[in-house]
Amino acid sequence: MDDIMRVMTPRPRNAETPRSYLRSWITANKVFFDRNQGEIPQEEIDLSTWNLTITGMVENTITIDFDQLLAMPKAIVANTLECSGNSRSLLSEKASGNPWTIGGVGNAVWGGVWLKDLLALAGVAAGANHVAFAGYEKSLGRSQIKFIRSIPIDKAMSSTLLAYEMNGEPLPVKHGFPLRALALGWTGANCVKWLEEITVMEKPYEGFFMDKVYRIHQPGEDPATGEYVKGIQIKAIITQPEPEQVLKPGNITILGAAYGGEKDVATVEVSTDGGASWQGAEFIGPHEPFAWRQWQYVWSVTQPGRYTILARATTTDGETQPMQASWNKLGYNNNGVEEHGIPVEIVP
Ligand SMILES: Nc1nc2c(c(=O)[nH]1)N[C@H]1C(S)=C(S)[C@@H](COP(=O)(O)O)O[C@H]1N2
Ligand SMILES: [Mo]
Repeated sequence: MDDIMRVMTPRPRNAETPRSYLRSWITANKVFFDRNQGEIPQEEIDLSTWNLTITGMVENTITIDFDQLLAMPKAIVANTLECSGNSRSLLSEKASGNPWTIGGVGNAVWGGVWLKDLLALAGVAAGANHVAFAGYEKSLGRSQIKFIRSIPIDKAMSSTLLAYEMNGEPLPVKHGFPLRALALGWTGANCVKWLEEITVMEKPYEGFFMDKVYRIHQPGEDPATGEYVKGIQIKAIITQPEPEQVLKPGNITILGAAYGGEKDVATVEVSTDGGASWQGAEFIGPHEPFAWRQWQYVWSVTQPGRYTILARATTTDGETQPMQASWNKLGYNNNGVEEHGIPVEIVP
């Protein structure tokens, strides 16, 4: 497990996918990034004892076991999952948190049930505006704070999957076995693993992981006054060449991925002259809602020297990622073009 991944902290385990494993449309389960606030369960929970409760502002509190879940209509969807703190270490001004480079992201094909189908079974009561998710893992440290997060009801009813399968396999233990939430196109913090309880509420859930972290705020500001992290921001990453790679003049294939969460990626452009001119990249492979698009660009370079390769993505509504990220205390949502530039050296 530790080996190929770039491990930032062993316990809780936080580890990123190396750049080269981000070159395929599907990120294999064994190299998919790990982000944990608490302890990954030691082994698979016994499915005969596991169940999911849906409670709170519902007409009937219901408890569903795993067989009942499997009997419900199955949905299979592609979704790119990214940690809100991904790319934090690339910010020129330091921000606190795990030092992710670009590997706090991955794309998988998930199988499960739509949350809206389960909520329909319980019946959402009038005045319900939010849906909270709680997992069963053990917290680390003395605080014993559970990882509980809520999302607005619109998101819960439109595009939230409860996944029990990842790339055709049962959800691996470290990714939330047997069931996790996936608010499609939203950052990982909205996608609670090891799910066991869903609570329908009037207001957002209040607690440490809602009000102290996962908020966009500046130093000196109360985090709770900041915006919640929600949708993944439009961004292109370069997956080949590696930073500081030494290359020969000629035709150099630049590879990358681009993703925009709920927004569709329309174009990716590449610049090798500091952003003075941009050339269109070509897409390769599948194009699915909520999933990244892989791209390539062949750069013909004749002059030796140092270059920085830049890539920028634009959504179908015309939103282009910024040249520089807008900085915040916890370094969330870094989608700056320059921060993601790849310096290379061309030698004769
Ligand atoms: N129960 C639980 N769910 C969780 C977390 C956690 O610590 N506990 N971390 C969240 C965060 S911040 C991210 S980025 C994703 C990471 O999912 P992965 O480890 O499957 O890649 O899980 C989310 N769901
Ligand atoms: Mo995250």
